[in-house]
This record gives sequence, C-alpha cells and structure tokens, in this order.
Amino acid sequence: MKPYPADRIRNVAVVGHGGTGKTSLVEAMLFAARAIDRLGRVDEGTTTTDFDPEEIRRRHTINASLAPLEWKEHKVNLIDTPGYPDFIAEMVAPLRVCEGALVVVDAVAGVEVQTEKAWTFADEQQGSRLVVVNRLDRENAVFARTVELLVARFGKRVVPLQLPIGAETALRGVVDLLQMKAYTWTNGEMTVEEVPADLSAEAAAARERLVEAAAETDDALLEKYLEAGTLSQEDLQRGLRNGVRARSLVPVFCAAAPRGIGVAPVLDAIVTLLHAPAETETLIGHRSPGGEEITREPTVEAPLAALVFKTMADPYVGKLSYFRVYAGRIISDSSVHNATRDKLERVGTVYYLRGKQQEATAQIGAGDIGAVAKLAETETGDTLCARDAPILLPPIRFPKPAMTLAIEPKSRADEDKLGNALHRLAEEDPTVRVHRDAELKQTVLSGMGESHLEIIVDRLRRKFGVDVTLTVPRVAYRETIKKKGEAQGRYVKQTGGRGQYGVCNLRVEALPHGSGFEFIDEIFGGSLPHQFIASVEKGVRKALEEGVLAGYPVVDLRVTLDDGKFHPVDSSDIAFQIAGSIGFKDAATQAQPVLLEPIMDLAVRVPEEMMGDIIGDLNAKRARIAGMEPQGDGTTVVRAQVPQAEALRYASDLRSITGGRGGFDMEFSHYEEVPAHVAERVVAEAKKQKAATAGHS
Ligand SMILES: Nc1nc2c(ncn2[C@@H]2O[C@H](COP(=O)(O)OP(=O)(O)O)[C@@H](O)[C@H]2O)c(=O)[nH]1
Ligand SMILES: [Mg+2]
Repeated sequence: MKPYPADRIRNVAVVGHGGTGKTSLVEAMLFAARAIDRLGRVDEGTTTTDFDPEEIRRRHTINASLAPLEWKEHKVNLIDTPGYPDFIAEMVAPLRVCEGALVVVDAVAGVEVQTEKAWTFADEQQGSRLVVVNRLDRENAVFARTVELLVARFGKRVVPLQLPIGAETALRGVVDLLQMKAYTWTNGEMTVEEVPADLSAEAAAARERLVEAAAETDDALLEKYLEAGTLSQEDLQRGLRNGVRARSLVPVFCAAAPRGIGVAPVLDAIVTLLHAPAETETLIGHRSPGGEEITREPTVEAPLAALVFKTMADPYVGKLSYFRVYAGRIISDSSVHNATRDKLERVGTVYYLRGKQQEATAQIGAGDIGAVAKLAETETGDTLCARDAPILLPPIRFPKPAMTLAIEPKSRADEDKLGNALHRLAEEDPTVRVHRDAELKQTVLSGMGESHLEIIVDRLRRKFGVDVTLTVPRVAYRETIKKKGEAQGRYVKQTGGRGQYGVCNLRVEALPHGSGFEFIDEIFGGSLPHQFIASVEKGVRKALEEGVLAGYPVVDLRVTLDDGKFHPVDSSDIAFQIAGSIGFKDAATQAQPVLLEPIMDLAVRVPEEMMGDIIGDLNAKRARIAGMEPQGDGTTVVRAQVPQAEALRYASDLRSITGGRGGFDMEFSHYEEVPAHVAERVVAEAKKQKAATAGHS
C-alpha cells in the first residue's frame, strides 16, 4: 500500500457489544474497498480480522486487529476489536490511538453493556464517533426503536443520518438524509435512486431533525437557521462535520453488513466526517514522567513520537509491536529511542498489517499505524521517539485484573517451560499478571475474567506447548492462639553411641492481631548455655511455619523460654531445635489454636436497581456491608468487607448477577478469626491434602 500523508488518513476503532457484527462490518468494508477479493464470513471462520485459531474456533473476536483500506483517495485504518468484557484491553488501546470510533449496535438488542463501556471509554479519549445500527435484516429489527434507545442512553446528540428502506429480510437499502437519495443493494451492488414515495414524509421529518442538530453545533449556523428556517447544503455538511468532530453530534447509520447494505456510505462518512490525524490538536507529552510539557506537531517532518498500543507474542518471529505514529516517522532498519525505558531500540523492517498479512514498507509516517518485530525492550504503552528529541506520551490506562486463579503445570516438562511462557504472555497482554506465591507454593494468574484466563491456558498450549490446569487459588490462612499454654519439649535419646539431649520449658500466649512473633528468653543462672537458647528459638520458628491446626503459618503470639536442661556430651544444636519444636507444638495445642483468614475490602459499583441482589449475594458470602454511596448517575457503590475465601470468583459472580453491568475493586484489608463451622471444613480439607501428599511421597 502506498504511503498516505496525515491529512488523508482516518484511524477508526470499530467497537461495541459482542455479536453486533463488528467483524462482519470490517470485512464488508474491506470488500467494498476491494482490499480483499473474497468476502469472508465469521460463521465460516474466514474473515480477515478474526484470523487467530482461537477466534476461528470460538467464532468471535479476541484480539484487536488491523484492517487498512483505501477509499476515495484516503487510507482508512480500521481496527476491529472484541466486544467482551474479558478482552476490554483490546478495545481500550485501539480507542486510545484512533481519532474516531464506529460504535456498532445490534438492531434487535439495542444498547448493551459493552455499548455503554465503549461509549464511556470513547468519551475518556475524547474520540469522535459514528453509530452503525447493524443486523437490520433480522427478524424484529426496528431502526426507529434502536435510535430511541440510543437517544435515551446517550442524549439528543445522537441523530439519524439515514433511514432504512424495507425491514427485516425485506431490507433493501437506506435513505441518505443529507443528499436525500436512496441507495439500494442487490447482490452487494449499490444503485442510487430517488427516495421512495412512501418514505418521503418520514425522510423529510428526519432530515429536519438532522438540520436542526447541525445548526445547533455553531452559533453562526444557528442564527442562519433561525432566520432562513433551513440551512444550505454546504452549511448542513459543515455543521455536521463540526458537530461530529466536537463530539456534540453523533450520526446514526443503517447496515446489514454481510449483504453489503449500508457499507459504502459508512466509509464515505468516515472520510468526510471524522478528522484526519493532521487536523488533530498539537500533541502534548512530557520530557519525563510528570516533568516539563512538550508539544509536537502531527507532521512527518517533526521529530518522531509514536505509541506502542499492542504486543503479540509469537513463538517463531518473536514479538510483534503495533504502533501509532503521531509525529515524524519510523523507518525500516533504523533505531529509535524508547522514552519510557530510556533505551535505544534497533528497528528492523516495519510492516503494514491487514489481519495476519504483513506487508513490508520503507517507513510509516505521522498519522499512520503499523508494526515492527523483535523490539528488545519495548512493551505495550511505551513511547518511541527520536533520540535527540525525547518525548513521553501519556500511557494507556488499562483496567486492573479482576480475577485470579492458580495455574498448575501438568508435568515436569511443562513446569520447566511455564515461567518463560507466562512471562511472554503477560508481556503481550497488559491485563494479565503472573505471580509466584512461595508461601502457598502456587503460581497465580490474574486476568479480567474466567474466559480470559482460559484463553491464556489455550495460548500456553498452542504457542508454547505448555499444558496446565486452572484451579481456585489456595487461601493464605494463618493460625494463632487464643489462650495461654505451657509445655516441656524433650528430645532425649541416650541408648548406645553418641546420644541426643535437649529439654526446654516453653510458655505461649496470644498477642494482638498484627503483632507477629516474639521470643523471650527468661533463662536464669545459666541453666542453658546461650547457643542452645538460640537453638530452641530456631526450632520454635521452624514450628511456626506449620501450625498445629491445619499446617498454616502461626502469627501473633509470644513464646517464652523459662527453663531447660542440657547434657555436657549429648546436647547439640539439633537436639534443642527439635525440643523447641516439640515444646511449642504441645504448648500451642493447649492454648486454643484458631484459624485466621484474609478479609478483603470490597467496593462494588452497580446500577441502583440491582442493589438488592448484590447485597443478598454478599450476605451469603459472609460479608459485612460497610456502606452504600449513590453516585448520582443511577449507580451505587456498595462497600463491604468479605472473606477472601468467599470472593475468589467474585468477577464471575458479579457478572452473572448484573449481566456485566457491575464493576468492583478488591484489596487485602486484614486477618480475622474464621468462624468455627467454616474452620472445621478448612482444617478437614488441609488434613486431607496433607494425607494425600504424604501418600504420594
Ligand atoms: N442477519 C445478520 N447477521 C449478521 C449481520 N452482521 C453480522 N451478522 C452475524 O452476526 C454474528 C456476529 O457477527 P460478528 O461480525 O462476529 O460480530 P462481532 O462480535 O461484533 O464482531 C455472526 O454470525 C454474523 O454472521 C447482519 O447485518 N445481519
Ligand atoms: Mg468481532
């Protein structure tokens, strides 16, 4: 593809709820623009942008992918994105690097959860948007009702720019309210016609609404409109464009993507209504994090400023970094400065990507999007720039992982490869975190939800040949004591040869939560030499690692050594360690040992009408509700403290209660005693586990 200057490029993220036809629309646009010569189908796994084996198998998008095309002397960089909350990172990043968004809505389902999320993220990025009401050829599809729903949710700035001709399977085309022309499609071929007579009154009324909306975008236009009662065609067009760019107007289009209906007019609108990278405001970055502000013009002559917005791990070619150039250009076989890491990067060949297809090019200039393989240091969100003109672009704000599961390798060979493979995958996906928990002897994987984590498991197998299973993570229980206890620890063996001799008297008592462990030496008159006192303490500390109740670490107690006996020949460090350990276990057993569990601070944000269900569910999870705060936007934040053991799958539970409308934040607060009936179960489980592992070895 030939290079395009920044005033002839349009970058557009195609976003919305899953199943609304985004991938089909992207495919249809590629086909309409002759960028591909065969129209692929999602249901056949043959589309350009759902090329990944996981996407083909699941029949839905998981990864953002690029789909550049040429339309009327312009280059349109479409980015197809997934519409599922688990893969939200793949929508957030494209919205960040595109000036515009196509929000695709299903003509039957209307505004859905991910439609709202996409809208909110587009608002945050201050992106212009066009709405496409797709799947209008389906049964029960009603354009007018979908528009009503959109207006009710997103306000009066949402205005139809088209009306459908025919409905459901009889859908034939669209009326363009700007040109007052009809476009119809037969076998994908478009014909321009007069507006059908039976639609002319409706079309006139809808056009009036559009003219009004366009007039309201600008005081001068409004004045003209109020004087003349209408707007000239040029003024209407200008008002529309300004409104879209200022985000005070969001035009709505009609489509049935697989049949080509409405596809070409959407491409026209992308070119005429959305702004070019060259028309964006001067780019602002920083010299260093939080440091001095610097600006950069969006031209190819300016020093380089580019943002890496996606990384793909590939076991063969290594990693592929997707970048958006804001200023200057990235040239094949050159070097650039990574301002985020303060490192020089060797750049090999740069590519244009279309789905999985790579096309090498000499350079990628301001406004355009491309990819490069094998950057050594660079990760998603990093800024690449000219070495002599450093600039740091604002990072991409990804949502925090919401769900954590433990990951277990199936075999020894899998275990060996796991660490590296996970590291590569975490590099690829900014919403994945991997953590090795030494205490619980497990590797935990955090992501956005269960299907996200399942996909990572698929990727481990397919890309790295590592087989693992996912399980609910273990909970880091603790043990403590509630009373005092006293015992003598004896380790005496004096039959033949070198003997063992160690005796110590220990007292244990509880300390307040959070105090940890104290060891007090109350030996008087040298009844034990110093070295053996240290041995006793060592033995006690070792015993603390595995409590008497269920084998969890013991905390918040004081152990006092007040007497002991030793033998001049048979006593040794090891004998006193063992005596200390035995003494501690006996004393602790008498001191009413109890189990402690981690308690989490939880904040859940949900629509008000779902509050009852949320609180009911939290009560069933042994939570304590701390408060409810209405947010003034129809949602309420519920604050609660909940035992971690009950909330390990909260991401899934919340999603099923709210249909994806809820969000939450959870973090560790403190440890608390486990209620007796729950503790019994945990202790029994721990004993079973221990017996099982003992049986294995
Ligand atoms: N009837 C009809 N089906 C469509 C239309 N667009 C997409 N589909 C189908 O809807 C399903 C989801 O489409 P897809 O493009 O994967 O949606 P995405 O999840 O938004 O990317 C697939 O089975 C498509 O064939 C349409 O305009 N009309
Ligand atoms: Mg898709």
